[in-house]
Amino acid sequence: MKTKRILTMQDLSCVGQCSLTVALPILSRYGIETCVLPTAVLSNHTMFKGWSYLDLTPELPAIYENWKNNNIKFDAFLLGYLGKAELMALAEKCFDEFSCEGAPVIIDPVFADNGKLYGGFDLAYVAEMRKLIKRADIILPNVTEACFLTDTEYKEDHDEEFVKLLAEKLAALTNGTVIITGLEKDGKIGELIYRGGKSENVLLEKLPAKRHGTGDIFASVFTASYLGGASLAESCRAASQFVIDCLKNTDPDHFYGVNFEKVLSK
Ligand code: PXL
Repeated sequence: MKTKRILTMQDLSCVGQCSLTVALPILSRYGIETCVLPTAVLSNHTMFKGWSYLDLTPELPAIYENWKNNNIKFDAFLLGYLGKAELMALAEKCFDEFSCEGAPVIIDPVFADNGKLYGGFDLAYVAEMRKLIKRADIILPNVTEACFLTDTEYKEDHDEEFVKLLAEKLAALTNGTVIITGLEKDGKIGELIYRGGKSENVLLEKLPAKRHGTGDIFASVFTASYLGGASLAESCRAASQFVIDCLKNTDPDHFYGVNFEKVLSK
């Protein structure tokens, strides 16, 4: 099989085991040529007490022009933390200009969790993301992001009806497949896959630990599996299992991420 080339667009958090520092090693490990469009450089992710932020938006048009002149094309796109609403127009230009035929666009909206927006995000960002997901083949919001995108009040209790309603509302915003992540049910955790009016749950064991960056790891493993030919459900299962293995291999006092490197090397 020909080596696939993906473009992943997200920030570079220098410390924190998230976004590009997980997507790049994971996608590469799965044999995918991984090209990056860094949206910002942060000292560390925003769950630390403070962070520096260099917005790379002004540089991106030059990167775009040079790729265009070199006729670069990608077999897939994976979007994560963009950080600035203005980047979404550029993302759309990239899909238009750099897609090989049928290249899937996978968007993890990455702006909120646990009922709250991440630091630095506002409702104007959510509104732009609502437009961008129209272009997606697959979206991977967590329950909180699904609530923000659909203007639904957040609930801790992820009962079946509530999550299905979120999926239906999201399906009205995109023609792509909706995969709601981080859904907790009957002591398990997993995803709801919603496509063409049909839904399917993939639920695995829920560990007591919660760590940062696991959503980005999930998105990377999911994308790698899916591009390798696995079904949506198989890709969710592989990604969830990978995250579980990461949590099990993480030192208890390692507070800011997971030691995914140990799982990747197995
Ligand atoms: O893991 C998501 C993420 C990515 N990048 C940055 C973040 C976060 C979540 O807080 O702060 C910079």
